[in-house]
Amino acid sequence: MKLEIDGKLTDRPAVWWDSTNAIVRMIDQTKIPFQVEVHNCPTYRETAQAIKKMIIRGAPSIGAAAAYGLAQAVREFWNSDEFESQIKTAYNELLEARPTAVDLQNGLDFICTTEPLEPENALNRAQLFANRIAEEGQKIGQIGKELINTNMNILTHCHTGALALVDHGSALSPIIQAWQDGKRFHVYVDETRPRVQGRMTAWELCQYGINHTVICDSASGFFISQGKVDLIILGADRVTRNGDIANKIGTYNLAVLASRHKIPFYTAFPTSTFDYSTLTGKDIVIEHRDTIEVKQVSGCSQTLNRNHIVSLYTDEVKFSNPAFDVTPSDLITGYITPNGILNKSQLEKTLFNRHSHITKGTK
Ligand code: RUB
Repeated sequence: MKLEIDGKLTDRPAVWWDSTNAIVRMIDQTKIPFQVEVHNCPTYRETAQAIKKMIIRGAPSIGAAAAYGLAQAVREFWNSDEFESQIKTAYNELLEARPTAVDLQNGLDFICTTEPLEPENALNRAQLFANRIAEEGQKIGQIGKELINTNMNILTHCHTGALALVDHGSALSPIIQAWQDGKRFHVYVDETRPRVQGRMTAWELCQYGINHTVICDSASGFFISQGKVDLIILGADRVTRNGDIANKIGTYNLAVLASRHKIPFYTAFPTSTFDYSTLTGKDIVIEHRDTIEVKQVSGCSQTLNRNHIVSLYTDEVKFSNPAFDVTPSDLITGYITPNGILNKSQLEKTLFNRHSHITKGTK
């Protein structure tokens, strides 16, 4: 994606490997939209911390970051006598950074199935994993844009653009490509508390000049009940074999509203988000994040003109902060994937073959 970094327009993915000194570099998403800054992770431990702190976020992007992180560990411990146990430690540390997005585990497993597991191979596999996600994001756009017509009102939740998918995006990709094809429509952007990923969606839509309105998450029902929403497209952090999805908190609310008001409800994701080993959404671990994220908000004050954090509540207040929820497959109209727009019965057989294709390491 095109970004202005240190005053220079450059084309960068959300995360990449700097070969000069095996540093994993990433766009610091905690600074968007006010600053575009690069965050450097010299070791796999710092890469794991960057994933945990959401410096990089978005299921596929954290999968790519974890894959690069494990490639860092292979390089770091390659000549050690305890190579096996150190790689296992690194694998677990990266896996535990965020439990819900299956892309993270798929990225790590994609590295571990490298034969032999040595520095060059591991790096090549990490780059292949990351490039494939970006390519699939572009394909999701080409396929999904057929769902979008001029004069439509679309609603999206969280951020599923280029920063969440190494490049291009998942749910935002069909929106951007439909606009680039000349279709003219409007997008309601859920701000998506508490981390307010909607501001990254708005930032990205502004760059394409796409007509949009940011709304409070709690206002989505108002616009839906007024017949103002024709289509809902959002992402997924884990898709189980029966078609249930885990996605950003608030997705389930939208699915129930869409069902009641008979609005098409689509989820878009690359193959790295498909979980071949989990049967239903009941088995998905939901990440509960630090409640400070509910208590505080970060933003840019007019006076100080820089990012800073303010508290919304006093100290005696109690909070809960589940980062995702599960939407059952019977509330999902369709799945926008690089292999086409699928219904839940097509999901497993179509994606299962592709995944085994990935894990076996064939090109
Ligand atoms: C991000 C989120 C996004 C999915 C998109 O959550 O829920 O909708 O990651 O993934 P967070 P996909 O900001 O906490 O990482 O591109 O596979 O649909």
